[in-house]
Amino acid sequence: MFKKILIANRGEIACRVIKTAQRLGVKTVAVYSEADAGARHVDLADEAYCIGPAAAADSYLRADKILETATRCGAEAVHPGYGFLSENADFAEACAKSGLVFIGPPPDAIRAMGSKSAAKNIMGKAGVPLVPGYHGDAQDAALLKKEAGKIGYPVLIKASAGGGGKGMRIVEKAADFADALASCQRESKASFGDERVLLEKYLARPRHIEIQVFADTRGEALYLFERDCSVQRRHQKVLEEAPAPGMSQARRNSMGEAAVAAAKAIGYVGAGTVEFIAEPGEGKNAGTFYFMEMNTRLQVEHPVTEMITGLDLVEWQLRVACGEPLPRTQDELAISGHALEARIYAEDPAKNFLPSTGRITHLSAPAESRHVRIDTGVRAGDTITPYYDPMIAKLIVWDTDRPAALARMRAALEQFQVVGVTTNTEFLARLIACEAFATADLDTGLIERHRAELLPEPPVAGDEVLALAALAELLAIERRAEERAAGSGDPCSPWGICDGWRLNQDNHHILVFSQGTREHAVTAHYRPGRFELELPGGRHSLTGAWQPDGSLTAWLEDAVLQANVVMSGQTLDVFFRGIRYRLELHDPALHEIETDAHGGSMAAPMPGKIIAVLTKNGAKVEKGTPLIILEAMKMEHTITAPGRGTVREIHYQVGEQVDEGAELLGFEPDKA
Ligand code: MV4
Repeated sequence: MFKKILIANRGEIACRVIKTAQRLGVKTVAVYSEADAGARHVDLADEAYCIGPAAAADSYLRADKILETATRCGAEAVHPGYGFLSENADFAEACAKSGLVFIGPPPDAIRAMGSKSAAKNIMGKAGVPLVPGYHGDAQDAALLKKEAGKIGYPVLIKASAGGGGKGMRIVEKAADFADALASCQRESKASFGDERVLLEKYLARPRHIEIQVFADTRGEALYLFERDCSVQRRHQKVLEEAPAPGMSQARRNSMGEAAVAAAKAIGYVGAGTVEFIAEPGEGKNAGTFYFMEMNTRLQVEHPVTEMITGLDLVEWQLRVACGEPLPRTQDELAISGHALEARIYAEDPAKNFLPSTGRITHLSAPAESRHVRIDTGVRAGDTITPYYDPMIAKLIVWDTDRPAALARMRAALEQFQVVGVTTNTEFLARLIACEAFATADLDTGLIERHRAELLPEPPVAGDEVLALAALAELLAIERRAEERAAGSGDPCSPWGICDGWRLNQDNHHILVFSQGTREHAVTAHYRPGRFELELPGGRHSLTGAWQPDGSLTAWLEDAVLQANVVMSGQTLDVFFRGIRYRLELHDPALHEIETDAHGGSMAAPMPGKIIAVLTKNGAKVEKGTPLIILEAMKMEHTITAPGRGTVREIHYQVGEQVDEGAELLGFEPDKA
């Protein structure tokens, strides 16, 4: 086994690799960018070196700096994780040139899978099923159109050099073919510098099923069963599970054997994933599968495979990389139970999944056990920056069957509570509860089809939530009074007693909570040993206390309410029955409630780079006119006019970096 390895990555996957390395007695070297000094992966590693500024291009993608660091500190091998340099054949080659083992496949295997049409050629020859289609070299428009006709519409035009859904066009009928081809070629040329395309029969609602394969340096290869990753949004996986619901043993064997044939065809070594699309549902074609792509790395979703096989895939990677044989044979592998993974992201589903950056001020997660696993690279106090993928954690659950695993996931999501950034946990909870997912009616269109159900209006705080928020605030007032009394040296001072009825016939407090533009007033009357609350739904008696575990218990009349309430400044985050309610507390004595007078702010919603200015000084615009496009976290955000008005001054130019909240331009609304 290696004595020391360098991990050329960050976040949860760097932490994941370190964990196994430590268990095997392998020393670990972390690299980090200036934005990641003090990150969890830096703390966990035995040594850590800064390799450059925050931008990935200046740090995690700097092959030269990474290799120099590895050589200098005496590492024998480099684990690339996923993303960044993990599927970069030149990097794999450069490792070898520096005398370092690249913990991944040989450079030629990476290259072979880099071009879609080349990959399909190889797979076709190896007997792996392909979607009916055309992937030849000849590319003239007339020939392509003829081939499309042979395949039968609808057809899908894909960029040969593409991947992950970029550069695809669905063509419904022959009359639309020429335009779609031209547009696909333009996009492919711009995105990949290569305008070649391939054609495939279009499957309307495929399932995404992938096979985990492993190969060693002795030419042995096997499969570790399948994962179903059909639940995606814009080609980003959201939920993954293993095994795939409804998979027959016969189908499993034939897909596994096809995937192993694929790996052997390219001289594969290490962990790889062969992606298939499969016909959904129960019909006569259901389950028919076709090769899509091969990913030549360890994948984000590998833990579901680990949970059902009881194996550690990072351990397998390290063993295979130092020349050991595969730890098991195919016959020794079996599936036990069912595992689900949910990707918890700092993003706001209500804002079209806009990444949410900022400091995580509070993070509590379910306890880990045989049933619950959390892979994360962040802790409370860490910041989600715009520089990298905003994933906070992977929540993985296991149980003996799918319904039991779903129940585990539901409970675990409720206990995953984050304050400081907005997360997708409630969206995930609705997703697993939705009928189609619960009954495993899976295909890649599931999220879009159930959009309305998955993205309901933000929940309005009802009497129970307001009572919990009021209780938290009233207990805080009480504690402050006690501290003052203790500080005054007279613990018996009547001024320190909070049930002020002795001082005043009806001592009460008016608490005004707001949720967006909505306001809720709660009047709390002090009574001996309890409060009486005037809530929107009526007058109710309330008592309660903080529990030793930090949760809050309230008795509202005779109902027991259990919640977590996180108070920071004037903000209260109430986690109640799986839903987070964010309330702002207003002290009416101190200030008026702010109205929504500023309407749409012209401030940057997040740090990013200006990639287009679509307006000019003095321009008269309508509500919704696009003004500026900001790029952040690989996504484009269009800043639009908040109403009819005039653009007064543009503070930034294309190419400039802006901070969150920076005023982008001056805007003068028209008088109504
Ligand atoms: C397809 C397809 C339907 N028919 N090919 C999307 C990304 C790339 N890996 C392949 N993709 C697709 N190829 C044919 N012939 C539908 C998709 C597709 C998809 C595939 C897997 C997972 C999610 C998807 C979401 C939309 C489209």
